Amino acid sequence: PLLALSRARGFGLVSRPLLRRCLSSASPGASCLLRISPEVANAIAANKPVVALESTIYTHGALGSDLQLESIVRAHGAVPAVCGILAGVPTVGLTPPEVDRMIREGASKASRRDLALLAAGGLLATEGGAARHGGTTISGTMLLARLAGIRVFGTGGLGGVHRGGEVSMDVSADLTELGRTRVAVVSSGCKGFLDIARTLEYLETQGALVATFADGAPEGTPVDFPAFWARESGVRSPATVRDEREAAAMILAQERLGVESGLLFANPIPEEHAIPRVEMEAAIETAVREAAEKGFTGNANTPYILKRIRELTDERSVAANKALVQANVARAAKIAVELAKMLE
Ligand code: PSU
Ligand code: MN
Repeated sequence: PLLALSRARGFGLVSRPLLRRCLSSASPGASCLLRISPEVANAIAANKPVVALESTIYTHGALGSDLQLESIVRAHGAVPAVCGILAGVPTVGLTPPEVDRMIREGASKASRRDLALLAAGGLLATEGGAARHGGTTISGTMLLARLAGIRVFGTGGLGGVHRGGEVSMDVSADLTELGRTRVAVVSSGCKGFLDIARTLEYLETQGALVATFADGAPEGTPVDFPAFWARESGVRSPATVRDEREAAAMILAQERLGVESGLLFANPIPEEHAIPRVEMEAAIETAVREAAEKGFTGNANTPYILKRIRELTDERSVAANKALVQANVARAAKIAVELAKMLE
């Protein structure tokens, strides 16, 4: 009947295998819709270390696609799982050619609210005809990772409360996701163009565990929550974490307690790549002002600001951005390895 319905409504021929799989009781819930690559599925089943990676960083991140993140994860003994929506199919374990296809053919930016929208397109896609791609943000990627059973996710910068957010109410869905989805995210804090103090207030309300890596600092020394290109933000981190093993213990404790909210591990940018706050401030001010003047609001705001900052800093911010993402992903892999040891 659904097939007839779709014809009558002019959808063309429904992608029958996918639709049928989703209607059968044998594979209820998300499992029928989610495509997990065999390598990732095997690793998860065997409790091997796996690190989720986002696809928005490739489709909307203004960094290029040659970040070597997968090889970094592998070099540390874990399996990478790039998450995104490929032709309407939510996928965990996208291959590099699949990511290139998304970039080439264009992808929309997909956070929690967009997942079912895009996946419905996959259910109704005609044979041979393709549905849209979605580059998943931190929020979208956390959701897919959780569905697949992945506990650790490495990325660049978290979305946050935007400057003036108390009026515009532009608060990234990344923050509410951390309140409801138990995945550990490793990032370099959030960008200096956001309101960092309010972002931390909001994460506290959401019940997200926030801890900043304080390598080398004597026990009990307070550290700043990092501001992406800069190691300091002027805002103190609510907690610190010593090393990857302690981070893994926090993940395990959260799970054993049944607390469903997420964890945010902030990893300050490596010293040698950091750009002092004052140097970035002028570019940030300009980019934020232009975005407001030109009307880039909603989910178009962050990509516009990222692109403008890249232009205004003569690509210098890009080198720093790449270095910090790579450091975060390495750290995420080490945490996943420690966690796998504890679960043995
Ligand atoms: N920060 C970055 N690079 C990025 C993003 C943030 O330095 O690519 C992306 C991430 O995918 C993040 C999303 O989840 O932007 C947040 O977008 P918004 O502010 O619209 O919620
Ligand atoms: Mn927003």
